[in-house]
Amino acid sequence: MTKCKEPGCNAPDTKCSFGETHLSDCKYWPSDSNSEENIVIDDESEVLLPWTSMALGLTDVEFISGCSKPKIIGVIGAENAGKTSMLAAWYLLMSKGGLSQIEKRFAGSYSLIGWEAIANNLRWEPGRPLCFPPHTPSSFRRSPGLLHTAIYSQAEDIIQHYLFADSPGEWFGKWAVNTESPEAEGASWLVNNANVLLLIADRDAISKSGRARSDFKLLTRRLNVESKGRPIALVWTKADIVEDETVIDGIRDFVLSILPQINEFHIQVQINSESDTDNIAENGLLILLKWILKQNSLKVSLPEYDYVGPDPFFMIQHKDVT
Ligand SMILES: Nc1nc2c(ncn2[C@@H]2O[C@H](COP(=O)(O)OP(=O)(O)O)[C@@H](O)[C@H]2O)c(=O)[nH]1
Ligand SMILES: [Mg+2]
Repeated sequence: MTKCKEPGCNAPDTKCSFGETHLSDCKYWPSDSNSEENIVIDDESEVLLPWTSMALGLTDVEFISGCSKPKIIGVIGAENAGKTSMLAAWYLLMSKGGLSQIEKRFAGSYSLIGWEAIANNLRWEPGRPLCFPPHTPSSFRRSPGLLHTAIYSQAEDIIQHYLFADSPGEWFGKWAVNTESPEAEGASWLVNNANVLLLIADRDAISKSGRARSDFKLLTRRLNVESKGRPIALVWTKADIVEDETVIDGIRDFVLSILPQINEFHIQVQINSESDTDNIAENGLLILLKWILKQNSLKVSLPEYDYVGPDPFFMIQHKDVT
C-alpha cells in the first residue's frame, strides 16, 4: 500500500499530518499512487486513528472528548510574550515528574511529538546553550495547536484531560481589534471554548514599549467582555528580567480595575545560575499549574425539590399539569 513520504507522517495508517481529510488533497501524498487505493483511503465511513502525536486540530478534539470532556486552557497574549516557552517549560517539568510536588501525575499525552517540538530547544544539553522554542507561525492554521495531557489526581483518584492551546500571538492582536475578523477566527474559537483563560503579560515588552502597553490594554478590555465568569489569570512572563516596576504596577492597576477577580502569577523560563539554586523558575511554573488544575468548570444549580419517594421520574410526575 502507498505510504506518505513526508517524514513523521504515517498516513494512511493514521490521519494526514497536515490535516487533510482526503489524502489525495495533501501535497505530500504521492501523486503516483493508484486510484483504487485512493478510493479506499478516502472513504469517509472508515475511521482512521486520528493521532499523529503532533499538536491536535479541532477534528481530533472529538476523539479525546469521547472518554471525558477535556478542559481547554486558553493561553492568550501578544507575539513573543512567552506563551510557547511557558508551555514547553511545563512539559519539561511534567516529564521529570515535577507534578508529584502538587500531588498529581502525568498520565499520558496524544501529542507527545507536538510537545517535544516546542520543548526540545529548552532542554539543556552539555555544550549547547539554552535556546527558546521557535516562533509559532500564524501563516496557514486557523485553529490553535492543542497540546494534550492527561493528569492523574491522587486526591480525587481521577484522570482529567487537558488541552493547552499554543496559538500565534498575531491572532490576538487582530481579535482585540475585531472579533469578527477572518484572521481572528482561531482566537475567537479559543476564547469561546476555553475553560480557563490565561492573559499573558510580557514584563519586558510592557515596560519598554508604549505600543505593547496599549495593545495589552485593548486585549484586556476585550477579554473582560468575553470572559463571561470563567477563571482568568494574569500571568507576568519573563520574571527574571528586572524592569521599572512603576510601569508594571500601572498596568497591573489597570487590569485589576476592569477584571478585579483576576488571579496574578509570575513566571520565568530562563534559568540563570543564581535563581536555579532556589528553583524560582520551577516554583513559579508549578504554582500557576496548580491553580489551573484546581479550576472546576462552571457548576449548574439544579432546582430544589421536596419529593422523597422511590420514583426516579419524580420531577416530571410531581409537577402539576393543568
Ligand atoms: N528573559 C526571558 N526571556 C524569555 C522568557 N520566556 C520567553 N522569553 C523570550 O521571549 C521570546 C518569545 O518567546 P515565545 O515563547 O516564543 O513567545 P510566544 O510568541 O508568546 O509564544 C523567546 O524567544 C525568548 O527570547 C523568560 O522566562 N525569560
Ligand atoms: Mg508561540
